Amino acid sequence: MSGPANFADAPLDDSLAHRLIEKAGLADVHDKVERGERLGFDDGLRLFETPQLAAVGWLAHRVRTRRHGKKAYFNNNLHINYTNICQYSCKFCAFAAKEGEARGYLMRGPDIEKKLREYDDLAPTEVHMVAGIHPSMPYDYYLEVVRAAKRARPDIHVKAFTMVEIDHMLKVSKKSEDEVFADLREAGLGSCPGGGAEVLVDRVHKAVFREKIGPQEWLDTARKVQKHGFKMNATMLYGHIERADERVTHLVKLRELQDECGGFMAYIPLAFWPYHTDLEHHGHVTTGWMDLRNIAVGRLMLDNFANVKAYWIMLTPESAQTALSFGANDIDGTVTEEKITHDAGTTAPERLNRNDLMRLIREAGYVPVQRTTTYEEIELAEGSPVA
Ligand code: V47
Repeated sequence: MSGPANFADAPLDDSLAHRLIEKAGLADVHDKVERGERLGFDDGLRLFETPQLAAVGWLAHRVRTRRHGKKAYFNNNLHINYTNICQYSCKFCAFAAKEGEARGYLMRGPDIEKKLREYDDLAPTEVHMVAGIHPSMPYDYYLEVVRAAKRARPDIHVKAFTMVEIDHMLKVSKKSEDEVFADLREAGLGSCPGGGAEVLVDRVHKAVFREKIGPQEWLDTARKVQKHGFKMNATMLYGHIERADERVTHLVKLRELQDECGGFMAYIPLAFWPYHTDLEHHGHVTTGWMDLRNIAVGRLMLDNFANVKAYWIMLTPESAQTALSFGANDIDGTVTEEKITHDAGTTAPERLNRNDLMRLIREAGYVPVQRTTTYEEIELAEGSPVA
């Protein structure tokens, strides 16, 4: 007797998919996907606009399966948002506090060390550290943050600082670009996360995050990071005021930079959570429909990105699991203490343990593979911690 239907084998029957692709008028896109040809701006727009989401998902699943088979990656990681005090007031952010505000906090080196030592049961291989831009902490503070993490766990991979933080460091350090990246490397920085890009379009920058670096500066800083030999990720914050054509523009800009530098590890579409933000009145929580579409179109447009991550904190574990059949090959990690999205009302839990992640992956028909930050596969030792 056969077991339960395996979604990964057949998220959509091929002949039905072909009928839907015809109906959606996407036969030419299908041909390009089959030939491994790059999709254009208009193709991206049509993929965002067609009502035939299942057809878009089927195409993205083809590409994902070609690259990764049935593997789905996760990692043992820990987030530390080391301060919420921020000199900027972005409309989408519920996390930031002003200096002197009661809910403001600032973690110093010893706090970070203590936090990292609390999680022995998790055996984290990565710490992800991003935060607000504190108006008065000096350049050395950023080095202190990295050094503290390495003191607590010398083997851990420190993935820290969005392009907003890197740009800030370059400005306040009074040092050359080479010196700043050498300092960060010496302190123990391993790679950079992909945040702060939001939507790489001037209209959206002006409307919702005008005080912070804009599209060109984000791309220029990412170029510097990659040219200095650091790998990084790329995100897009969707589900607020952006239009479909602006999402495509964002993807094309990321693709161009990847052609030039090749240092992006993963693309991560981030679902916007509106609660307690200035956009609360405007938006609603993104739908599963929109989440799956963003994963799928990202996979199809970013032909030079190996990995597409369904970040369960913003997508919810339910959507992240389904996203594995819409182009995603990674669901991020155990996470544990994320504050940015929880302050904005995400319904996702604080933490999933490794068994939860593996169960989500297996149930959807995929093979869970633990990875390092840089996507080396980790053999699971017999009796390794299951926290
Ligand atoms: O840059 C802010 C976003 C990002 C909200 O690289 C919000 O592996 C939703 O970049 N609703 C930080 N999102 C998180 C981030 C990230 C997360 C996971 C993995 C990686 C990686 C990177 O969070 C910010 C911003 O785009 N954000 N406010 C909000 N209300």
